[in-house]
Amino acid sequence: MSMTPAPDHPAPDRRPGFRLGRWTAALNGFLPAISAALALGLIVGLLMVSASPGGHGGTLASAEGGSSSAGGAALPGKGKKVTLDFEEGDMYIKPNKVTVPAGADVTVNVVNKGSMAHTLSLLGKTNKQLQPGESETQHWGVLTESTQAWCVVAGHKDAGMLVEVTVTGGESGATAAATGAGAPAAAAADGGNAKIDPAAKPGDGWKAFDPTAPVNDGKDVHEVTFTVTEKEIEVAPGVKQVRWTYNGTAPGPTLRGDVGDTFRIKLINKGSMGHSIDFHASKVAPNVEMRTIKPGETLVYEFKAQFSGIFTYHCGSDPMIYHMGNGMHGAVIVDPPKLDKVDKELVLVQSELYLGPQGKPADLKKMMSGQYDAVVFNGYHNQYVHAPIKVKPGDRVRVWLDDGGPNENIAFHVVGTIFDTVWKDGAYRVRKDNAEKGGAQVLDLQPTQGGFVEFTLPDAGTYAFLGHKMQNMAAGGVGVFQVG
Ligand SMILES: [Cu+2]
Repeated sequence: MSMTPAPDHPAPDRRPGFRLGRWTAALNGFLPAISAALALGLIVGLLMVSASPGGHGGTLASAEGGSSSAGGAALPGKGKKVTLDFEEGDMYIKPNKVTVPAGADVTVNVVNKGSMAHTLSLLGKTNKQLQPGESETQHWGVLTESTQAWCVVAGHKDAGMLVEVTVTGGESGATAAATGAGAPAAAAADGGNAKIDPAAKPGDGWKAFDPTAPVNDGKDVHEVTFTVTEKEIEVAPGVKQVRWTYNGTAPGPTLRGDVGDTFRIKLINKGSMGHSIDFHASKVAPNVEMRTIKPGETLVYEFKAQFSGIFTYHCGSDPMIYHMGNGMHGAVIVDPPKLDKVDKELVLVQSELYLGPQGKPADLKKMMSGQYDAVVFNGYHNQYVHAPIKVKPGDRVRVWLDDGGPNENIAFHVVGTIFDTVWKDGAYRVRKDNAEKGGAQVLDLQPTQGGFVEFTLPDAGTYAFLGHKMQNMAAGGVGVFQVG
């Protein structure tokens, strides 16, 4: 690392802008480190993909005819018909290694036993998408050299849904088999994943995700429609990913009410695969309310808020890390009784980005190994550095915080102030005017934990807020309060 971030409580420098200057300098110092980390991530990814995935070995299920004695120019499978049976699941194809004689005419039966849609395709050609429980027959035709088939749904191949098809006895069989085993895997390892340029600025039309907390409207019943869509969203300047969303944003909308209120959410799946929702604010039967619904289906998830807190909601469909990591999470605020009045209320949801290729969903393999590209507030890299949050001097500020993960924690800190109030997991840790005169420097949260902090920023200036786990701050987990 080329520069050590300055400590939090240093010299008596009171110049306006000093605080931001210090943290901006620290940020700039991190840029080379971020580049190095990205490069390292690529190398590690390459090594991981190059390694054999193992698992589900198998043979072809049935072969009519079989191979004749090889010899001469005749292909051993010439004139033969071969049928292969494949089972798809989340995230595998069984068997994942098959052998067929060169020249054979290959037909394939596929059944999807998973909970998501899958699309098995020879050499990645577009094919019919199978919903859970569906099956189909594909005609692959005459194969003369070794090849591969995989699930072309974004991310599934990298997650392991790949079949090696070894063709024996062909004229170029040995060469083709070697190529089939090596070269495509190396290409997939690079994957052409998008990269964040920490120095880039958002374009003219860009608008920050509004961090303002919704007002508690005082109603006893909250009826909301959540429509699931899979859409392209910018997550850093120039970097677009297909995010899986509730109502078109990642994170999804923040809901708010009181203890005793009823929340009735109509979930509509307009995506291309099964999705669901799990409200941590609820006590319900998971197999009923949290069930996965297919594209085009709808469910109504109703619960009565029995406990106060800021609770995560998220898609619980398999693989859950993939749905959460693609943006399917958000927060429900259930106000504690007699919540103090403040001047400004904000909601920040932290999550990580695991970039897939430009315009594609996130990279599941990176998620599984925790190799994030960025840690972000409200879904965009350095969002509130690009668009500082304005606060009036002396205003009392409450920040509701939810850690949407899927993997990282947060030690939330505001440079240049102390939290006089911290509320976490349903209770005050510190409350204004307490007898002990206690204050807090950090609100610490694990994935899907939530709480709030209250503080004032008395002097005009620029105050950074961040996750004080420094590698996360360096990866975008930072923003700015602009005071005065
Ligand atoms: Cu989902």
